[in-house]
Amino acid sequence: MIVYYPEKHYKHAGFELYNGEKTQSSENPIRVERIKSTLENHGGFTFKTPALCNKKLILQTHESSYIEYLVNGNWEETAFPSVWNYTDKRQVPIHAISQKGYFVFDTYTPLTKNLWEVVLESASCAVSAADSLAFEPTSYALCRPPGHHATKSMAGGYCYVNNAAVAANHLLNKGAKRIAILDIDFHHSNGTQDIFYNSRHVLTVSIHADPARKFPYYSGYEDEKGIGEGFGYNINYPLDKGVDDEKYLEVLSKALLQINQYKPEILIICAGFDTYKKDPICDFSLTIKGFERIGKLISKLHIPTLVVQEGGYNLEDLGNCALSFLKPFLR
Ligand code: SP5
Ligand code: ZN
Repeated sequence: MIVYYPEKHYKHAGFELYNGEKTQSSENPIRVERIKSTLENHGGFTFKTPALCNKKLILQTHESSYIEYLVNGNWEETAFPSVWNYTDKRQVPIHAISQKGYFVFDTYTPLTKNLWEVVLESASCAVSAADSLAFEPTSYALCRPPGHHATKSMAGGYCYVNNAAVAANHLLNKGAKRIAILDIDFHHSNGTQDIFYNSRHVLTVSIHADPARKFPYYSGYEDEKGIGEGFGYNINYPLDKGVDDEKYLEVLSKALLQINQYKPEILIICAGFDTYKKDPICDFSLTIKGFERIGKLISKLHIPTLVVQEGGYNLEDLGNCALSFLKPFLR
């Protein structure tokens, strides 16, 4: 299996502010290094670094003012918002403080030095991996930073550019008419939902912790079904705390049935391994063996599949979670 890996991701590292306290960020550079070395030791994976994708592709996914903000950003020290936009005006503010609260929706997602080159490379991993589906049934984008919380115009949840959404738009440009994105990260994929909410060409399905209990709090409910011609093409499965392998596979089977009915030409899996029972910030109870069963069930659909890395914060076992999930896709 081909794996696209970002070379410069380590330049992005910071802390997060949680309830007014400064804490070490869960989303750190060690994460992808753990996954990479575990896959390398196992064998069967070919690592490549991506060619940087065209900025135009990213502008198709995100608002131009937001992307220009990231491109021109020159943050010497890690920066966070202090005041959020409390109006419904969409007019880019001038002051540095107001811009942060306009383009970043939480205090977990630091604006760091070199941010643009790092997020561009992460998105490029997803685009290059999407291209390799032309000659491989499955490919894996080992993206960092992750992407599924990034909306059209805001960063959040450790995400800046929505890597999976950029790849989906790239595949639509190349002629695909129906793409399904299944998000199995612990957290609701609010960004992906936002980007494709009015589209019937991209079916977005997310299985996640009930947002009444967990981040991103304000979206991920069952009654969010899409809008306009996209109505019916967004599906959310909010779940209670403590979900185990059996319960998860039951919900996954339902989701896969709906995906199959849609008859997608390509399936994108936003894979987060923060559903793992020993994840430090989450509360599901999946096992390493469970990830293999999840991978097997998805691989049995026999749809060309792009796996895009999202969350997962247990550094010790993260590599084995990813390997276990990917194993059923190895030829
Ligand atoms: C991609 C992804 O999984 N994003 C998840 C963002 C959720 N962040 C919530 C973090 C709040 C808890 N922080 C505790 C500090 C421990 N370092
Ligand atoms: Zn997550």
